Amino acid sequence: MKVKARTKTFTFVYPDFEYNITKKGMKPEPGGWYHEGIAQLAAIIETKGWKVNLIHIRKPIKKEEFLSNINKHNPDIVGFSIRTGVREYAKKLIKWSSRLDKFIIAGSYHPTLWPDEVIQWDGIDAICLGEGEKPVEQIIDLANSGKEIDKIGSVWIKEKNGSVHKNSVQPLTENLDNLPLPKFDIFHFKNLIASQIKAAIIVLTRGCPYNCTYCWNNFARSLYPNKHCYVRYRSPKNCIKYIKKVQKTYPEVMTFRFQDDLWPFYNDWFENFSKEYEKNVGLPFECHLRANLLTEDIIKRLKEIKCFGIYFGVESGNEYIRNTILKRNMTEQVLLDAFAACHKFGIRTHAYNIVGLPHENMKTVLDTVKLNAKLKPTDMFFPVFFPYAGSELYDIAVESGYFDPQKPLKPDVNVEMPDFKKNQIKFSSLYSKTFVRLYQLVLGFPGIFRRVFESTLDLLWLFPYWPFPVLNWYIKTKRKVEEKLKVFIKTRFFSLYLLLKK
Ligand code: B12
Ligand code: SF4
Repeated sequence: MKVKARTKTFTFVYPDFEYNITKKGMKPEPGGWYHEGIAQLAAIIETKGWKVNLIHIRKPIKKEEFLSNINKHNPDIVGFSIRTGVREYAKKLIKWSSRLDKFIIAGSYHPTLWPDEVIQWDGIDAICLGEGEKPVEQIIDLANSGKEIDKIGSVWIKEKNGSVHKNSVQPLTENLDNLPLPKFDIFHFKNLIASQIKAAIIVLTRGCPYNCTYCWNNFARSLYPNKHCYVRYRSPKNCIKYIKKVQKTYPEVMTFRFQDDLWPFYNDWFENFSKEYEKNVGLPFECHLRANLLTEDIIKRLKEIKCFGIYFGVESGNEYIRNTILKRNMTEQVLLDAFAACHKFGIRTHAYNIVGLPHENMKTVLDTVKLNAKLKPTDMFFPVFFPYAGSELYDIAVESGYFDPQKPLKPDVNVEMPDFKKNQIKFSSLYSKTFVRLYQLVLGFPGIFRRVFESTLDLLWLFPYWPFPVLNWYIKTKRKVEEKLKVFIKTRFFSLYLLLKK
């Protein structure tokens, strides 16, 4: 197959929203997220002298609007970036595009996880498995020279007769400093949710050496022939260039949110990065870190360079669930120490948990609630476990008979467990935070009072006959009203919002 280079234009399509289940069915919740992969590929395409643009779909649009957007750009290549959550909508978009004479390629998580499914979608010409820098660069080079693209590594190509060339995945780009800096301005800052609070998302590293069973990294690492160098990070100097470019593109930015899976603390990277950041940037930031990689000295240093919040994976307070089912490899004490050090230095803490995990029940979630009460996070999240294909936990859920992969995925509860009913899982997700705050209060009581109130809370949590559907409906409605009020204040009275947040 050949790709024509007529207009030398590459248009990305990024469906960027979530679905919520409501009484009236699935309701899309608008998105607006920066996407490092698209910005990075766009920079590569630009260095090849092609025009590159983006159709950023933050809520579903109609066929006519979508096609007219594509026609406006008149690209040679349309590249879809597809997460699993929006696969059905993306499939529809690709079908609509099929009547235009364009080369259509899909990449990102869903095509990588489900290549055999996606390559069969109507309208698809090719899919890209895993990282896309080298494949995209090679497609453009071959389009420019009018040659066949059939042998490009990481790319599967579907011929008109339906036959598929399945090329194996090519090695990772080992040195991230060799990539051009991402083309941040492919996104309109005002379209991004983070921009409401004048924040920018930043991704300086790729990969993670751990093997948590619910995470995509394990599968992603296994894709590549050079998996030994899966964990990569830009050099501190290159990171500063990257951040400076973000600041130049979005001068409004006041804070950063580093979305890296983790930062390398095991060599001098952090020492050098922190010096450079302090000297050349100095803006407040939040980041995601693994508790076992932190020492009190590192946390102190993070505070010095204006870290005001850390997102931690706590995941479960139950030892068996955390370390055997999730393979977190982390003791309770490690978490307690990291949170205590953050409190000491005045860094806000955010705890990520998951409820409704395979082999869970109300008792194991209670352990999670109680651990969070001891950690005293500034904020915490309790989403319901979602079986992401490719993760070890997905296989565990299937093998245990808790999840039927033939059934369509739902955005809320997908597992069926005899000891943990769906409404209890939803209850756990919706009420854990309230119980954490109650336990926090009770843990401060003296001796006997503490024991009495703690036992009472235990009984309340474990009581099996609550009208769970009614309680779940009540809290959801309450939160929706609160959320609407928050967005209203954020968009209309930003200073008041900041004041209240403080
Ligand atoms: C940063 C991040 C975020 C950020 C930014 C989101 C974004 N759109 O990138 C925020 C916090 C907003 C976020 C939110 C969510 N995220 Co998130 N996030 C990540 C994280 C940690 C890193 C992603 C990243 O920047 N990687 C680096 C870039 C360079 O890689 P990349 O995006 O994969 O792009 C490369 C390839 O995929 C490919 N490619 C991508 N697009 C295309 C298109 C074409 C045409 C081609 C050829 C190639 C190609 O080339 C790119 C360059 O190499 C990953 C976990 C991980 N380690 O990957 C999870 C991850 C992507 N998130 C995930 C999820 C589920 C979510 C949420 C749905 C969570 C929620 N319930 O709200 C939301 C969805 C919001 C959204 N619209 O994306 C899942 C996706 C699973 C799946 N199967 O779809 C992941 C994998 C985490 C996990 N569960 O393991 N997330
Ligand atoms: S530490 Fe985080 S990013 Fe790394 S494998 Fe575990 S969950 Fe994934």
